[in-house]
Amino acid sequence: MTENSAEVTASDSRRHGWTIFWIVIVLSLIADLLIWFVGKPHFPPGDMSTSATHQQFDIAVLSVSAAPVFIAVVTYFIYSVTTWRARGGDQGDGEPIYGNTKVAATWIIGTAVIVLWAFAFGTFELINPAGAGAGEGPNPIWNLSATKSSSWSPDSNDMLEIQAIGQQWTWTFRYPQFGGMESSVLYLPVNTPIEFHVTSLDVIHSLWIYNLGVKADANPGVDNVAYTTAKQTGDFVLRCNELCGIWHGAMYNQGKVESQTDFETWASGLQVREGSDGLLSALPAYSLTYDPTVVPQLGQAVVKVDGITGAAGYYYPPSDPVTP
Ligand SMILES: [Cu+2]
Repeated sequence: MTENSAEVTASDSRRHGWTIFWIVIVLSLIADLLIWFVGKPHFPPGDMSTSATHQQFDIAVLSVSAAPVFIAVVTYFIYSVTTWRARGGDQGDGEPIYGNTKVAATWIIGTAVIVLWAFAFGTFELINPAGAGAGEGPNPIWNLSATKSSSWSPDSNDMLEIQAIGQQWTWTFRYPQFGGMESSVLYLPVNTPIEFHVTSLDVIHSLWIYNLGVKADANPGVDNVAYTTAKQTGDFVLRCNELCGIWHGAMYNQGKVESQTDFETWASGLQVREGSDGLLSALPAYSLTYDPTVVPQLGQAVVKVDGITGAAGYYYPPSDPVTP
């Protein structure tokens, strides 16, 4: 190979490099615009709550970051196959890339930028939305910007506390700011910072409110705190997301986000009804965790009173595992 032909090869390489570069730039721009403006509104889990919106944003940003990488790999692959394939009768070796400083530097810088970006963005987004909708243990290091109060009323900027109690195989919700009353349907007021206290009476469950972007482990003897703020009214279904026994698949409850005044009407009405039914006095005092060995006896009596299960610790009798 003469000096002259080596120069031609180098300038050829540069030309190929720039061609690939511009193909990748144009395709990435198209893909990223489509992802952001067409795809993002449909990305899971929707935007029913602040934490759901954060997750939707995260997925969109990571997709926008990943698309150019995918396009670069595929473009290089197709370009190589079409441009650099061995022609008929060519028995020679390809150009060696070992020792090519430019290729090595490009690779190291490119991969380092991708990894560091994913690390920085992931860390920021974990902290920024106060825990990304996940359970933060009993003592979260961040709080939502709402005041903590022993009562809750509409337009008060008070945090609404809701305890979610998992047991085989249903969820019960207790509202400490409404006398510790309990409900098997999760009612929430819209535009209100919610502090979930998630626990379990028996085995490990996981509270998964998909539409609200909340997922928190429910462990017996543990108070696991998670935050969110619902942004829209509407119905949803919440599920158990931890294999917890034979009826795990049937462990789901209904939920509803209402206006703040509708919620207060419902909550104070149910508090009065459960008080006059004798349910509130029969329930164990509100606490962050419950002792499952004590509660079952209490529970059976309570279920006769009100026909609902949960914080009362009612366990389904073995003869009838479905109906309380
Ligand atoms: Cu479960």
